[in-house]
Amino acid sequence: MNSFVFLEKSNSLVKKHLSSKIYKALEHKQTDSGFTLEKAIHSGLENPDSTIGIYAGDSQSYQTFSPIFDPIIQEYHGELENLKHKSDIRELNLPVLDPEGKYIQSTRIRVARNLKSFSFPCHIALSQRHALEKKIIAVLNYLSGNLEGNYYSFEHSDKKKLNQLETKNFWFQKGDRFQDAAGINSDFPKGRGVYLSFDQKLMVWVNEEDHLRIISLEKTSDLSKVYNRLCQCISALNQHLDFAWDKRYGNLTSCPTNIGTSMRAGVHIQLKKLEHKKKLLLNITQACNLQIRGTSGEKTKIKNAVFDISNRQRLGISESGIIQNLHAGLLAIIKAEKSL
Ligand code: DAR
Repeated sequence: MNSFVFLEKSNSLVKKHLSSKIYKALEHKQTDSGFTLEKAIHSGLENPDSTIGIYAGDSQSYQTFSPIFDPIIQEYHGELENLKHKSDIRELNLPVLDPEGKYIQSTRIRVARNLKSFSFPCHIALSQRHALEKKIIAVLNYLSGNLEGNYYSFEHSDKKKLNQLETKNFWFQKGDRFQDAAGINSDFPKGRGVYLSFDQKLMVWVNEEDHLRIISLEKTSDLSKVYNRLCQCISALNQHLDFAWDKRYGNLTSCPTNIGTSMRAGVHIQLKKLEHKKKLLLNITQACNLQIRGTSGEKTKIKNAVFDISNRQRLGISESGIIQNLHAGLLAIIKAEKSL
């Protein structure tokens, strides 16, 4: 009898793919940092409504527990024959999507990175988390030009400064119940903080769901400009930090949904007409491999006809490929909105 019992009503991918045979093969295994299968699936056991239900505790997890990670990755990201992830952070110069700002209110592109020599956020000890934060801050201080800015530690900054960050939505809250059950919130807010460029168009979240979430954002529809800023920051950090990378899966992240490019590129777009033609909007987004989220992100409602539209695919596509697809998809959506 397995020592794990997924509740009947769970539809998570980990429940679907973790057979007794695989469980028996993996239950006594652990990575060099001591990460076990039990820890990896704890969130999926605690939250039967998980979609995925498993997290990686370090880069080795994807190898040590490949019998469960591989089928979940194939189902979530699609069957990708002899996968060799190719990264391509070439800067782009695409036409501005909505120069008059009639539809697109803001553009936001993020990638996740984890340092290969540290345990990931769900498994890292507090002393390691502090050492990691110190290492990242030292590298962030190299950022120059329009990327220059300040780091705000959640643990040591004064309340007034943190409240300013929060009101402007530049900081992050303690993780949700899925991340909590995985261990991602341990010692919160110790070892966490946000780097913010002086022009407030580049943010780096430190020790949220991943070691770094690098976010470029602005209240325009200039997709190339937002993307190019992100590329500059990634290139600068790449010179000083060794990130967890796998030749098949690309960038390795806490949640297997974010591997590959680990990129989510999206806009907040107001579609007053298409809001009443959901089927048409869905057809266009599906045809362009885009996904629709609520106004405030994953699992939230649409408010005032403002949709969060972003790329669906993260693995088996390059970063510039994502941006070009998003650009084409948004042009088609704006064209449809105008035609109604
Ligand atoms: N809620 C977890 C993870 C889903 C993907 N979202 C992330 N990684 N923020 C689940 O298994 O449903």
